[in-house]
Amino acid sequence: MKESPMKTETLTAELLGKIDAYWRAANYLSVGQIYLLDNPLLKRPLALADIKHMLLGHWGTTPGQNFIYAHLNRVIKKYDLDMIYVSGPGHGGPAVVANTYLEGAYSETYPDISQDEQGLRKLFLQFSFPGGIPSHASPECPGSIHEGGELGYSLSHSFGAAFDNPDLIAACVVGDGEAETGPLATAWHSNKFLDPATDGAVLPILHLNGYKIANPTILARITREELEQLLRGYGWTPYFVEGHEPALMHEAMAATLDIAVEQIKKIQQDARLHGALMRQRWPMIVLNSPKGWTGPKTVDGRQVEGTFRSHQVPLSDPASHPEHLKLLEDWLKSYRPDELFDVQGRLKPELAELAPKGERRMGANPHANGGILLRDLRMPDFREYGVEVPSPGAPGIGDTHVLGRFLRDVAKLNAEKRNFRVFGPDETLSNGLGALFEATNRQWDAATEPNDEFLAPAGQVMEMLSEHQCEGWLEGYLLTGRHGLFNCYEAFIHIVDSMFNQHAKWLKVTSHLPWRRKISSLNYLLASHVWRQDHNGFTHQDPGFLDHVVNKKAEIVRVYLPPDANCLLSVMDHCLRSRHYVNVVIAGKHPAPQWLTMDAAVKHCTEGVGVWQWASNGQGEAPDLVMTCCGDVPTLEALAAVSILREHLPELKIRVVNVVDLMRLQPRTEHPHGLRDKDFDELFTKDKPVIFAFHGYPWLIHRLIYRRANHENIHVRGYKEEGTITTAFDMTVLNDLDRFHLAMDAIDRLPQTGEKGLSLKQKLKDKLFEHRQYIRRHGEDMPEIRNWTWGHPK
Ligand SMILES: Cc1ncc(C[n+]2csc(CCOP(=O)(O)OP(=O)(O)O)c2C)c(N)n1
Repeated sequence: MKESPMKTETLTAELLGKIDAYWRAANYLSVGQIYLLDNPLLKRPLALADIKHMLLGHWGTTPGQNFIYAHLNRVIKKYDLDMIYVSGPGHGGPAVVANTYLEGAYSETYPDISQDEQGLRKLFLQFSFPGGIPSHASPECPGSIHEGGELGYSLSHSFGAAFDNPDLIAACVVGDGEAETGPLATAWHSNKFLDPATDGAVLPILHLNGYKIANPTILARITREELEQLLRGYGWTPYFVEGHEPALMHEAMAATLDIAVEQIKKIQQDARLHGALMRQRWPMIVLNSPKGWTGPKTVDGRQVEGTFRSHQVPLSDPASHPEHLKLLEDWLKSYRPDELFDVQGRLKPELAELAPKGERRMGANPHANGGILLRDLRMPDFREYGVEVPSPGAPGIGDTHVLGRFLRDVAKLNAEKRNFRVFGPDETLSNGLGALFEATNRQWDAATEPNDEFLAPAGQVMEMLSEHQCEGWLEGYLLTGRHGLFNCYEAFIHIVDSMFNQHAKWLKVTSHLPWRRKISSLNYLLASHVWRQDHNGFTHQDPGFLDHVVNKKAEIVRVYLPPDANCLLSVMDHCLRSRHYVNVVIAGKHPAPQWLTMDAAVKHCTEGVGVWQWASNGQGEAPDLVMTCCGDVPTLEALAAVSILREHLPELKIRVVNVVDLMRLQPRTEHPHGLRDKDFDELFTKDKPVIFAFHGYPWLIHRLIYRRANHENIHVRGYKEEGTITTAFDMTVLNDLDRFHLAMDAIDRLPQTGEKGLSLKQKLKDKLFEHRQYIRRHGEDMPEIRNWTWGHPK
């Protein structure tokens, strides 16, 4: 490895020595966390009894991150920076724990982990230990907004944090292995979406330590020129800090960080004071240092430092290798702990003073506990955006188009506070939210051409054709105390399944950490859903995100399927006000009938599920059949089926139940929204047939209700993976969710309908035949389908 050419003597010999000592202290604490049960200050010779039985953790990335952290502390103090630390390879948890402990933030958060020998013992013991803390930059670690367990999202989270935070710098350590992931590879482009005037900055530090778990990294095995060109091609100005000689590396890192910070300040000043609009090349750092730096050089005759072998625990079994115990002791002592800590185990004051003070400490920065900064949105009254519904079935313009006007005004009302953004991969218009552009623009800091629309250097809509970036940016935005919404095609939200997982896990863990304040919910609006992919066909038809979401902890996930625009408004108003959930809302964008007046919609959405009396008959009597619907298209088909049944079999008593809040179906013991059994039985009866028309895969409903008394009688229709480019109604036919199938399903379960029922069934079969013939001839649905409206005989 070549040494960095940067030798500008930024540091005095004294400061260099102190920073090196601080780094050694962090390294010592990191090794201590991985190995030590006891004897934290090595006051007696290290014995096997001092070593943990299970050695867990990741050493390889840790010394590099400790090095970066120590140097960031210096520039925070020098320039009075408001900075957070995002650890891409968050498996280097010992580094963030060690550093937040050294700066005092850890002990403030967890007073029992005190700044003395006893505290050190506990700090070491708790790491990766039952009842203790995880081995990553986990939610338990103050200063973290990014656990980094699942690699790939550090840069997106950092940008999300920087948007609308003009004074913040997110220092983001990107693992060179992490950089091979899809999300990280696209995240470099985020610099085209950063407005130097109104946003903060992101300082990526590519941690080029050469290896992953068991392999070299790609970026370490291309030429330096290629790497530089790649990063320049992404629009960055890379500065290389390379080597392994600590004194030289300290100088090089300090000099480089000064340059980077000064460049960031210059770019911001040019934009803020002089109105410079040209996209700037932001600085970034490539830290090329050995993996497992300062750890054992060789173990059992094999090189460890500077290889993949240092990734986890370099000396993995001191119990059966007595010589490893000695190596470990030498390793710990190589940091000269007696120069770093006093006899009580407290970091020496001349080193402690290197850390920033108060909220400037990265472990105490309020942006990293965003709930502290979170303020309520200013909300317009959603009722004022409601549509008139003179009678059920009144025509609508497309539910998301109605919602768009409401979101436009949410954006407007919060524009000055700069705490609300809408994210989506190029689909805000296509999802029917075009009204937003009456109030704001898409933020775009790359070049523009005369025919472009709604692009501006600053705006509240963020669109990049990367679901990963939209998700990661939004998560970063929420984690730092702001509000937002992700609008996406339903099928392609699956692209971020795993990111959703990680965020839901974060929310679950943080909701049980009293010092972590609640953040705003992650809201998904899945428009352009499975049933109306008229242009696109099978590839775009997939409602499975719901199945995925309901796996997560009930206290975190909420799923709403508003049947019309007024319900959508009511649901979205609730979601935007809520905290610490993941809300999934599914809504249509095509013209569709409207069912409820605003007053009725508010009531219905508050209850989450209810009988639609106006569509039911036989009030006051036990029903023969419960027709249930959940989702806009299933609601339309279910009501059409009810009108067929009521016309031809008027003696049947049909109860119509609509479900907006999916989780009402689960038992109360499983989900806080779950209906009590008694209430469920009242709605769905204990013994009557229930036909359930559902938006998603039918088995999801069975999963939610399998413990309910009437489960045996609940027959669910939904999407069963039949699709193509065809008419809207034919999509329901292909999946047996159409009105004719639903009515036939009912007859099959109602033997009392006798001959009348059988003859209706034959008619319905004929209708389906007629439908197939008609669409193949005309390329559109039959007029009786297209023009059907609700208007039922009393
Ligand atoms: C998405 C994902 N895939 C795989 C892993 C398993 N994994 C953990 S660490 C690691 C190597 C990481 O290498 P790098 O980002 O360079 O970090 P460092 O070398 O600094 O530890 C891998 C593959 C993971 N955590 N996340």
